Amino acid sequence: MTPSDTAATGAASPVAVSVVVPTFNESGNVVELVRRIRAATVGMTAEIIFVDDSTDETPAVIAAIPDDGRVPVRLLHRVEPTGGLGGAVIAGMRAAAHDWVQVMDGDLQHPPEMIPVMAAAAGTGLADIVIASRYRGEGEAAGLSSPIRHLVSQASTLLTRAMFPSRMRDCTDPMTGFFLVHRPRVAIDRLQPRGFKILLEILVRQPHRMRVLEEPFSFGRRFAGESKASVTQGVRFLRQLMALRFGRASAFAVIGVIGALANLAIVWLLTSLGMEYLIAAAIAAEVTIIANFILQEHFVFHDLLHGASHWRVRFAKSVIFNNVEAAVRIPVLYVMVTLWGIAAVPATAVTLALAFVVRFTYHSRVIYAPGRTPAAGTVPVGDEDDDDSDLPVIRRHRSASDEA
Ligand SMILES: Nc1nc2c(ncn2[C@@H]2O[C@H](COP(=O)(O)OP(=O)(O)OP(=O)(O)O)[C@@H](O)[C@H]2O)c(=O)[nH]1
Ligand SMILES: [Mg+2]
Repeated sequence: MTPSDTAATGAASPVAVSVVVPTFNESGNVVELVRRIRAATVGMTAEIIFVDDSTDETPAVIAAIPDDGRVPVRLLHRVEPTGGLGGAVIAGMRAAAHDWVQVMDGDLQHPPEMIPVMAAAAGTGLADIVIASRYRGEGEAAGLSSPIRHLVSQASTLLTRAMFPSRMRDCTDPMTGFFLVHRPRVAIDRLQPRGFKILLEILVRQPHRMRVLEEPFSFGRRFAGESKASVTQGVRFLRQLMALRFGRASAFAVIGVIGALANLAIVWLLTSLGMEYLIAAAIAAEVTIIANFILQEHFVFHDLLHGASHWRVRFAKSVIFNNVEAAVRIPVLYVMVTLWGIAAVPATAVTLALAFVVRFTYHSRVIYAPGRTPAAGTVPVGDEDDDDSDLPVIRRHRSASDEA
């Protein structure tokens, strides 16, 4: 829904906004940004909060911006930044003087002229969050720096919307960092910032579905300075998505299923190349055991690596366990089918289910045994529910931060 769909409400007066701008080395942009925000918000109540993690002269440049007697500029320079860009946004939300928090980038890719448009949409009272979307109506993403980034942006948008059909029902651009949110509707303590995609956290980790309005906008090019987007950010995003959508056990299961399919594909490939079946099966088993290990390190247990043993020890334990497990499961299956007379398919299903439980327990309790030196702020991934069932379900779990 866009506010124009709700024209019956008439012209709403804009809400007062705290503009939160996370900055990392944006010294060439901040003066121009403040000038344009001030120009765009004439007649509105607004403040600007820079949450800065820079290693360059950005904080000094911000501090030197003269007061205009109307839109105050505040600087929150974080000497020990936590949570990257997402952590900065949360710090800004907490510090905001007004209930409506406008989050935007500091490089002028997000046009400040959208602020009054979004503030008026918020003024209708129809939304908990107003999102500036590159993919709705007249919106466009021309400022993405390469065709690959276009593709990545569109693919991740598609994936995210497919994974959260209910929460994303009215949101065409879950990847955007340009939105105006009503802070009283956000349970800030539930957010677990892990990098760039804070909007996703805000939409998914609430006990209720946020009411969304969208305004199309044109994503511009950087005014000055360098991008901080990277492949690492991409991997973080995938982790975040897995953590939000699946619990740890389900993510582990998803990787197990992918491994089983890969196993079949490798056996098929090798045997069709003329290799003997048993050798092909052995190679496929070892390849998938190694691949599964890498995937589970990245997507299932990554938050527990800090307190766990060295990766070589983890790798050895995982490979040995999986080989022993396969060596035990096959004879058990044999006994069940030939001696006990159970049909092959249910017997296989039972052994696989049992193996899954044992494997997951072993990995979480032994290989990635948490709690020896819990890293501050780490929390079990994925234990929150997404209520795509539309039934708000809140489950609280103990976490390292709960215990701190
Ligand atoms: N406080 C803080 N801000 C950050 C951090 N990383 C990025 N930012 C800011 O977040 C905003 C978005 O980062 P960009 O590098 O512009 O990312 P992007 O817009 O996806 O990439 P480009 O399209 O190449 O500009 C900018 O204002 C950055 O300065 C961080 O670790 N801490
Ligand atoms: Mg940018």
